[in-house]
Amino acid sequence: MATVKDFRNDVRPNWCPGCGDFSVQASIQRALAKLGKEPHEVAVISGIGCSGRISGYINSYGFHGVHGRALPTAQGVKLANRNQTVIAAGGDGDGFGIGLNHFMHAVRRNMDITYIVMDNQIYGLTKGQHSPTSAHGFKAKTTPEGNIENALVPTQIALAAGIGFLAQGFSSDVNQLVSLIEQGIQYKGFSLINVFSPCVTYNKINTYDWYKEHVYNLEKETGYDPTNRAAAMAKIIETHGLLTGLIYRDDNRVAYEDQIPGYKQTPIVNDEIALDPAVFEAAVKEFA
Ligand SMILES: Cc1ncc(C[n+]2csc(CCOP(=O)(O)OP(=O)(O)O)c2C)c(N)n1
Ligand code: SF4
Repeated sequence: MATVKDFRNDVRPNWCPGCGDFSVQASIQRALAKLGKEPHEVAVISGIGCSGRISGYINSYGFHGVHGRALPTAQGVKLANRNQTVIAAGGDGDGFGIGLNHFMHAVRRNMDITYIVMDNQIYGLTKGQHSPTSAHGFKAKTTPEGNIENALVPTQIALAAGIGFLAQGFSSDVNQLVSLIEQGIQYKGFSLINVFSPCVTYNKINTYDWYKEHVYNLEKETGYDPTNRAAAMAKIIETHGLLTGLIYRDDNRVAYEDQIPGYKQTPIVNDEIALDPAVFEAAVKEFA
């Protein structure tokens, strides 16, 4: 059985020392090992950003795609092989800026994919512009006088769009993050785990200490019912989206791939190729 070590490769991450993304990478690797997955059973599909590099740092199938397009690629992979554990990953700019449209449709489509967003409330790779999740008043290179836009709250958007599994984590709380990723992967449908993952180089406001002071951990609350959608929305609004833990799950939703009429149970990769060599040769000749 695969261990955490089997999900490591020899590529050295070029993230800045202290970047929150290191913990996300380690948490994904730990969750996969705990679930008894093998590297060949997993595909990590990422967009562009510092966080997008994560697909190159995990020993599994991987695809480092185009900015904002991790989800369309991940959905293609899932459709081609329904048995593959598909993880999509990227930053808040990637997923909730340029990729927001894809996110909304992926939520309502509900394929069995786990989407892990490393939300640092800034554009890291392009050196510190404000992002869709930057707070009103936030000062960055593009907003020297303070951000005049309101922040998008990913958990609120996801719940409003009808997500079936919604959780939020923090890079500093690896045990909680591993558990949330495990649950997200096990959930049969689309899951979002939005992770507060500090950018230590460009975001001097939303630091580890800032999150520790401002984030409310749902696990401390007795009696919170994650199956109650209205209560989940109320809690997100009450905390301004600054909460961690399992926020909502709906086990009655049926995954997209389980509803496609005539969709084969056996993925194409496991099909016997029964092509007559003569037909193959003729086709090659025709297109040569
Ligand atoms: C189509 C396109 N537009 C813009 C860019 C430039 N670009 C690359 S990464 C990025 C944003 C990075 O921020 P985020 O997605 O939050 O990831 P982070 O680097 O913070 O992990 C942008 C705007 C691009 N590569 N492609
Ligand atoms: S610039 Fe920020 S997000 Fe990018 S690697 Fe450095 S700390 Fe991480």
